[in-house]
Formats: sequence, structure tokens, C-alpha cells
Amino acid sequence: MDSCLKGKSNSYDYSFKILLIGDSGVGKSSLLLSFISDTVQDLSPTIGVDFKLKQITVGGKRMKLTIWDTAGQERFGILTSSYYRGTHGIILVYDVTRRETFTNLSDIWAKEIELYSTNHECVKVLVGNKVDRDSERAVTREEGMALAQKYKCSFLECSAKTRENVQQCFKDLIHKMLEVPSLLEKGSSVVKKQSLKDKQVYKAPHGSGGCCS
Ligand SMILES: Nc1nc2c(ncn2[C@@H]2O[C@H](COP(=O)(O)OP(=O)(O)O)[C@@H](O)[C@H]2O)c(=O)[nH]1
Ligand SMILES: [Mg+2]
Repeated sequence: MDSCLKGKSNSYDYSFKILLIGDSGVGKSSLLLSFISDTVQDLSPTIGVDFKLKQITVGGKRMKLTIWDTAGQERFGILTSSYYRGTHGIILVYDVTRRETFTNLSDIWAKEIELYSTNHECVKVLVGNKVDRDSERAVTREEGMALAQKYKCSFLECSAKTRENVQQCFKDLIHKMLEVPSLLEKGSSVVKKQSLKDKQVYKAPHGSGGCCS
């Protein structure tokens, strides 16, 4: 798929929109910070969805990643459709020490993805976070693997705290995205413009279900 190479020099070969999904407190923001921290960017505590940019080279291809994180509104049970729109890859996160965060992936989040994701070839990675707290573990590695098999996605356990496997979570996702031709065609610079547009929508949430109590 080298023909997808973008024309602009010092630009990138592919641009992907990636989402972090999962219950509040599982460590989504920590994973993102841990991943991007070599290019220090602050994770500002804004109300609404925010995203971070990261440039990375994988397999000789320059990627521009737009990684969306929530500012905690997942606590209110639902993210809106524009969060999901145009997504190429999703990192599904649970906390290995809190069983309900694992069961909610099937009960809530997988259903939302099904409902809102406009891209049905969107790639997923299942991630069990906080393995540094192994003595408090409430979900076994085997259970994680079984769920990943059910959703036909890859699986990793990691720790945003020790940074074990954090880079690998994102790299696994990127490698998988690169294997899907339809995603490469969609992985163009259009993504950023759309991200900015969606961000503005979130900054002025008139008429949407209020989440700022
Ligand atoms: N021990 C441990 N704590 C973590 C890890 N990742 C996140 N945390 C902590 O879990 C809490 C929630 O993390 P946060 O990133 O805000 O979760 P989010 O709500 O999913 O974005 C914070 O107190 C983090 O410091 C991890 O890998 N290990
Ligand atoms: Mg967060």
C-alpha cells in the first residue's frame, strides 16, 4: 500500500485516529501520558473530550496518531457518537484489580462501539492495566485472553505505572491497523480536521445531555 504515501515532505505516511475506551479509573489517561511522555504534553483537565498528537515511525512508516482521551465523562455512562466517528483503532482498557471494569467492557463498551463506530474494520486491542498490583488481581490473564478471542482482537497486560508493555499496546494496534487496507485509505490528513471540528463541538455542548454537575 505504498501508493498511500502522502505527497507532502516532512509529513507522515499515515494518520490514524485512536480511542481509549473503558471505565473511569482504569488508567486510560495514565496510559496515554506514559505513551506520549517523551514529547512532554500536558493532559489539561478540560471538560469534554480531548486528544493528543504523537508522531511515531513503525516498520519504516511515519504515523501521525491522534489519540483521544476522555476527561472523565465515561463516568456518566456514555460518550457521544462524535467521539467514535472516523476511528481507526480502539484500545479497550480494564483494570486487572477491579473485576467490574472487565465485565463492563462486554456489558457497556463493546455495545457502544458497535452502535457508534462508523468504521466497521476498526482495529481493537484489549489491555489489562495495573499489573504492577498483581497481589490484588481480580481478573486472570486467561480471562483476558478469552475475551480478546471473543472480540477477535489482540491482548496485552500492562502497567502505566511501571510503563511495562505500554509502548507495545500502541505498537500492536498500529501494526494491526497497517494490515487493513481500508484503514490505510481512510488514514489521511482529513482525520485531524475532523478531530478539530469535533473538539469544537464538545467545547460548546449546547443541547447535549449536560455532564457538568
Ligand atoms: N498501580 C497503578 N496505578 C495506576 C496505573 N494506571 C493508572 N493508575 C492510577 O489509577 C488512577 C486512575 O488513573 P487514570 O489514568 O486517571 O484513569 P482513567 O479514568 O481511566 O483516565 C490514578 O490514580 C492513577 O495513578 C497502573 O498501571 N498501576
Ligand atoms: Mg482519564
